[in-house]
Amino acid sequence: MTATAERIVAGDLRTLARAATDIENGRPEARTLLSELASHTGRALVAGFTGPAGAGKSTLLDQLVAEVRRDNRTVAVLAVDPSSPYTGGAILGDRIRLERHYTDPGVFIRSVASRGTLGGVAAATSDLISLCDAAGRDVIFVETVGVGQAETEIARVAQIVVVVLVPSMGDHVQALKAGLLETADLFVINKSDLPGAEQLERDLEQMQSLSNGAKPPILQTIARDGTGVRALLDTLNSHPRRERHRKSRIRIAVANYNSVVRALRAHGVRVIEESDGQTVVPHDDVLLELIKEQEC
Ligand SMILES: Nc1nc2c(ncn2[C@@H]2O[C@H](COP(=O)(O)OP(=O)(O)O)[C@@H](O)[C@H]2O)c(=O)[nH]1
Ligand SMILES: [Mg+2]
Repeated sequence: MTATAERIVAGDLRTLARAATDIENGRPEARTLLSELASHTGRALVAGFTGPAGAGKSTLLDQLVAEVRRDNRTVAVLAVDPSSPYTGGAILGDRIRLERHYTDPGVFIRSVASRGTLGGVAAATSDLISLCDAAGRDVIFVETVGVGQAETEIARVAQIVVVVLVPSMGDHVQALKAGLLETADLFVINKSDLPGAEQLERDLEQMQSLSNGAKPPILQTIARDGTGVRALLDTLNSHPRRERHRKSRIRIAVANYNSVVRALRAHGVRVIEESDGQTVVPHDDVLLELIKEQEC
């Protein structure tokens, strides 16, 4: 491992911050670094928070971060703003809400601004998650505004997707895009101090009863005063995790040919070395998909 990779794995914050900037700027050395770090990823809890602007996602994250720290665990918060570079206000809002954590070395906070395409933001976010994971962050929270494709993108980078709703949406819940509902592993009705929380919960339950899919838990919170936040963290901690963006992690691994066999094994791909020195990778859906992509 290079000295940089070693410093990151050791949890050095300045190196972590510099590498994060390299990833955001799409610098080629970031790719090499990520391939070196690939075998150190896969440990962190990665939870994505999506939902309409103003639902209280940042306020909720501020409280969740405090709870995670109370457990003596480290955390990274990635605030993704896929909408445009013009919504600087939203990012500033996140900064302000998470302000009290800025001086805590156990809390690493980054805003990921739009760099053109949504895919670009998703890729950078995925790489930042891998970086923070390799840096030993126990928990990684990703916040994104639920617009357009953003919520389906977050499902690709997070192990658990939390959809944050507010009571005033009650009347509109039927109009919620199916995608948002299908993406959710967990519903949070925040601002449950406002009227309509019970009604929204009933509406959600009714929608769930009409679908054959999984029925994600529904929790109520008041992010403003912390009500329900501990229960939310407990639920996240015990919730089954979906395998996060395995494709992207494997892509990073493949980038570094020398470490390919070791890295593939580390990511659970069965690799067999034949006695004649040949390496055989048995049928694997994710790999096949990657190969198809390369051919396009
Ligand atoms: N009444 C009430 N207001 C809240 C609650 N949580 C957040 N807010 C307020 O909602 C506004 C938007 O919060 P913010 O966290 O920036 O929302 P985000 O856009 O989803 O990140 C702020 O003024 C918060 O103070 C809550 O539980 N109850
Ligand atoms: Mg926010």
